[in-house]
Amino acid sequence: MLKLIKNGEIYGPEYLGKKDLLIVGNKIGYLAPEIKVPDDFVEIEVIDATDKLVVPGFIDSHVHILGGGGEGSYKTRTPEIQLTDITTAGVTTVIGCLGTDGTTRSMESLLAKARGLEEEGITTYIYTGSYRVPVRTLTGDIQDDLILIDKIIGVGEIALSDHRSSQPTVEDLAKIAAASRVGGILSGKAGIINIHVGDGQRKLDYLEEIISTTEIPISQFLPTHINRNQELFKAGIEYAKKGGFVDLTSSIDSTVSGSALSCSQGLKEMLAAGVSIDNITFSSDGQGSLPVFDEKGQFLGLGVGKLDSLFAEVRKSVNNEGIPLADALKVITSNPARILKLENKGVIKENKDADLVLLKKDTLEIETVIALGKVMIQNKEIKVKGTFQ
Ligand code: FWO
Ligand code: ZN
Repeated sequence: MLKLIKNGEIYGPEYLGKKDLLIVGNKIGYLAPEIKVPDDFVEIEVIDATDKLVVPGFIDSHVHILGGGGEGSYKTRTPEIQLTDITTAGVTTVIGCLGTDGTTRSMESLLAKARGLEEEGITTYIYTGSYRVPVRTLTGDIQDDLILIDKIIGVGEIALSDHRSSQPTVEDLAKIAAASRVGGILSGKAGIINIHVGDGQRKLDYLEEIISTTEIPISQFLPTHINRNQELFKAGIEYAKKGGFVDLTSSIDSTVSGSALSCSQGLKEMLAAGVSIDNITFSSDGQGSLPVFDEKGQFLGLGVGKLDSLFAEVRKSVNNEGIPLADALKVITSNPARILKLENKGVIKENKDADLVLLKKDTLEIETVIALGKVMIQNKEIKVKGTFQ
């Protein structure tokens, strides 16, 4: 029930200095320069965070928790995620999605997997739909899904500018965005549309047209994979400078496409181009497939997205790109929490959920992970495994 994290340097993600942090149940109870425990007090677990940094648990806004893939036929359908793939990466909140295959991966099983992960100890949400338009929902209607199914916080990942998209029209997309927005308004949720942007020439044109010809605000969209090639990345900078949110995929590396940028390089270049860090997020595309096609669209092979790339790219942003930790942390904590309206997540403040990661001060290695007040990983040792692990 009570855990006291002593002597840690707190990043909330802004630097809060050295403080003691008392966890009460699944909430952050108190933050104070020093919290003393009376001798005859009730049982309190004390965690020594000397020489450690205490940061908010990471939010991964795009994870194929059910598995994805299949672009090289049935044998290439990627495996389902396991709890410790998530917790060892410091991630305490995931948003699950379906991808190319919205037939053998169903909304029903996505919801069940999200609920299963929640029973195993982390916080989960899902997007309704998959690459394809018309969007497959649970209730038969996007707006109803958002209003009636607690875990559904938006629509995604809808594919655009990709030879694997369903070639939706701008009209189709505007109606999906409208349904997601109103469903969000009526349920107190973000109603975000998570857009998969492919390597196609149209890049973010669809979104630009909707934003300029309808009442739907730019903040309704979270386009991802923006770092997959140089042309799209440049379009992403212009889009973000107009106030749009852009999500960079941490599983992307140069094997994906010659001109792909890593998240850490992308973050550095976006900041240098004058994009506000508050408009940028990273997500892993964990357990999704990373297929490679030749210029004729022939399948060449595929890898599997890895969740641990998420913080690895934040660490590189600090160690290789010289971005201050308090800034770099934002892209996987307070930014996704704000954009996705996850009110209890992403920051270290009293009464927020007790999702915390303890990092080794000098190397920024993940040492301890606490989800909703429960120690999942302690001093790099797995304390809680998934049901079948
Ligand atoms: C990206 C998920 C892609 C699945 O373009 O969209 O395929 O359904 O599992 N992954 N198709 C990966 C690139 C950003 C490298 C997905 C995947
Ligand atoms: Zn995608």
